[in-house]
Amino acid sequence: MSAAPARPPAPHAPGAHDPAPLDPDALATAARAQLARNDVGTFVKPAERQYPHQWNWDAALVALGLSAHAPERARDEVRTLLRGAWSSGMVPHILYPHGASDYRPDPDAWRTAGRHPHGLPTSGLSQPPVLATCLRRMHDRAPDEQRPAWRAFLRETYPAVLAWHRWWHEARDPDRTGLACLVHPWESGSDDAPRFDAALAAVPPLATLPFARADRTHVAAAERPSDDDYARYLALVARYADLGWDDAAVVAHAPFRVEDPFLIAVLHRADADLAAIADLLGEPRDAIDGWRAATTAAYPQLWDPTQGRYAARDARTGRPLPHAGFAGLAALWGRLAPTSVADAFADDLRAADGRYRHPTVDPDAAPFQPRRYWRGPVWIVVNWMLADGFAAYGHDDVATRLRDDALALVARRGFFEHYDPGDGTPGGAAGFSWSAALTLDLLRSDGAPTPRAEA
Ligand code: 9WN
Repeated sequence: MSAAPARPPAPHAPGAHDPAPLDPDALATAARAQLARNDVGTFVKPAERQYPHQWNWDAALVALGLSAHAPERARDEVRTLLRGAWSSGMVPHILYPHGASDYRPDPDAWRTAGRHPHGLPTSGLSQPPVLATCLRRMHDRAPDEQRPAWRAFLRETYPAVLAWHRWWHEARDPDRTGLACLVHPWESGSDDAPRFDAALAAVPPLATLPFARADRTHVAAAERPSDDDYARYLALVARYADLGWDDAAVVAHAPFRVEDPFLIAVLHRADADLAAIADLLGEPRDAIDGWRAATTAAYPQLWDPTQGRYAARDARTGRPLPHAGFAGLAALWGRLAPTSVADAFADDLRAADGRYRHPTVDPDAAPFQPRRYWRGPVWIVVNWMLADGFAAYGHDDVATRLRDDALALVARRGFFEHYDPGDGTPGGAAGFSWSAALTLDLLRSDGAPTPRAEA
């Protein structure tokens, strides 16, 4: 199903800036219906067919989308997610509450049995920690009469969210550099992004994939990561499973270890939101302030003057990785960029041609593919984050452009996983939950204050 605009959409004219859709009520109704369709009771699937389990950052974004019209259901989404937490504090990237499906890897492939305190099948990796940011926003935007329930929910969830952040800052940064690392591209949420190519190339691939790729049953192969990527993704999973998912051993022996400007910016922003929650609850915030100070001091190391972006860094070699793409701008979401850098990013975007913004990879870069997954298409979550970031630095025109493009895409094309930045052609999974959830947040955020960046 697609979100039905109230009037027939105008044909997209490349080079023209699309106006926002004019019927926000119809769009919001369609978004709520999409979330309801993907609701399996205890969680909302990320997509109707492609992703039948619960994913970590999808759940946080879905909860945000549900929070205005179904607050108790939103809280349950988060409860389901946090029930997946390991005793280390790690919140896994996939929870399999209903066991196996045609999705691969299936629960057994992870060999995580025995790691979860209650035996829930989960993956052994984590994902971008947007949850604290979403929780704070759900609380802050709630009408007065709902505030006590949200506050109680912040109290309920605070220990698990704090433990998860601690896990990132300690288990994934054992030397306390301020730059937590990823040990798998899946942890970035932007799996086959070109910024990981060079580091992934050093990972010996499995000779053959241990399963048939059902992900290409529901989505065209040309829109999914390659078999070569999968052979390396699965080799990493096997390696970490051999290490028993022991955090220290995993980081020490990781064939892939990357300091990612996106993941770190998401964590840093979430730390700020967690600190605000701590204040609200009267909890001490010293540990969080310490994490924030360390990341603030270290993040400039990721600046790559040749790209004019913050770049991923291969922590095994110390080298910056090319093709930062959208991740190179994530410092805006994290409020980690100096204003001069934010101004330069805004000027770049103003100078860009009239296609849909923001492609996940620069269209002039060699690896750009406008329809393949994280290698070029527009993703609604990226526009949502960058719009917030540009607004925080006072670039409201750019923020509006990103928001309008996102809303134009979902209104005209429906709630898909991603869109071709050239002509808006939708791709990836249909009926994609966070595209619907973030539509609701974008519509609701119109006029809502955005936390400002510090000068
Ligand atoms: C692997 C569920 C997830 C998102 C990720 C997105 C994709 C999985 C996959 O789907 O990843 O975790 O099978 O491709 O990259 O961001 O959370 O929507």
